[in-house]
Amino acid sequence: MSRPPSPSSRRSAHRVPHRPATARQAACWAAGAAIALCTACSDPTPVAADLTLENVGFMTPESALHDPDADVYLVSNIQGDPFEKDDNGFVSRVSPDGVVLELKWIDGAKEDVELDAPKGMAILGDELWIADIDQLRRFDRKTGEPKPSVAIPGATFLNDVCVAPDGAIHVSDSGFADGFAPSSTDAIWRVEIVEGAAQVVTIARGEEFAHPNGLCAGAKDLFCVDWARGEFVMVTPSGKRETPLALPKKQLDGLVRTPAGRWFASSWEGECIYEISQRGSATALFTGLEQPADIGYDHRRGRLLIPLFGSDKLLFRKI
Ligand SMILES: [Ca+2]
Ligand SMILES: [Ca+2]
Ligand SMILES: [Ca+2]
Repeated sequence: MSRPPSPSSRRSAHRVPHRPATARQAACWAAGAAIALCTACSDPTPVAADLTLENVGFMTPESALHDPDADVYLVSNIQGDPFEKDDNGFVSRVSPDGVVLELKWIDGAKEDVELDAPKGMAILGDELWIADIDQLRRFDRKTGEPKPSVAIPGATFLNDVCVAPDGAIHVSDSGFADGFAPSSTDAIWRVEIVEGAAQVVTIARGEEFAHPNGLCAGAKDLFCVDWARGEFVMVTPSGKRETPLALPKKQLDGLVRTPAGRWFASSWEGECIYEISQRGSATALFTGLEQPADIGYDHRRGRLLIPLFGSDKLLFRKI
């Protein structure tokens, strides 16, 4: 009667040569660090994958975005009431190793900058676009210099921004009025700059969108997570909600799709990040997160960027 091979004999059957870790590597791995290219020693070297930035000056951070060209993280800070036009919002620049390079890189307090309650952000060419109550603010991606903003008529709570493959900006209006009362303006808007002028249209509208929040553009359709139903839905170009998938908990905020096709959504009620499989199952990751808002993704390092809205923190978590 044959016995299953022991773990050691199974291992020895592999033909991959085993190279012992250097003492430095071993120490790094033991510390739970991730492996990235190292210029100093030609061996993999650790970049701390999981970091928590706190007490660094964030004020109600809503969204985090990786600018892969500059290789920096941008963090939008509402500071104060998310409904109030107080012109004190700001955007921070943070290095991937967790250093705040410039806390108020874009600063509403400056005379020439208007920024009230910045939320979702997206990069389109040389511009950074930011959702801000009823305006899409535009800035130079490299310098942070302000450009003319685009008003979204009737919007009450612009929330997430994404860029479609055809270069159109999409922005969700979560349909909240002061104090988070429903304003019934729930919508997804599409904005194109044509010959210097903004063309603004709604592609989806109605309370069945259930306070739409996180957006992500696919090749043809748009994907959205909502606050009130806790659903991940596809939105067709004609504005229909299709294939809704209810996640275990509601109050969904950020939505990320990695280039490899993995989907992640943050949930305030679930206090976690859900990974949504292609088969439609949801797995809770990084549980115990308080108010995880609009998540970003650093493809280079394979990490999620998770702002914690109420506690002014930013987490980096390897996935
Ligand atoms: Ca503010
Ligand atoms: Ca100002
Ligand atoms: Ca959001």
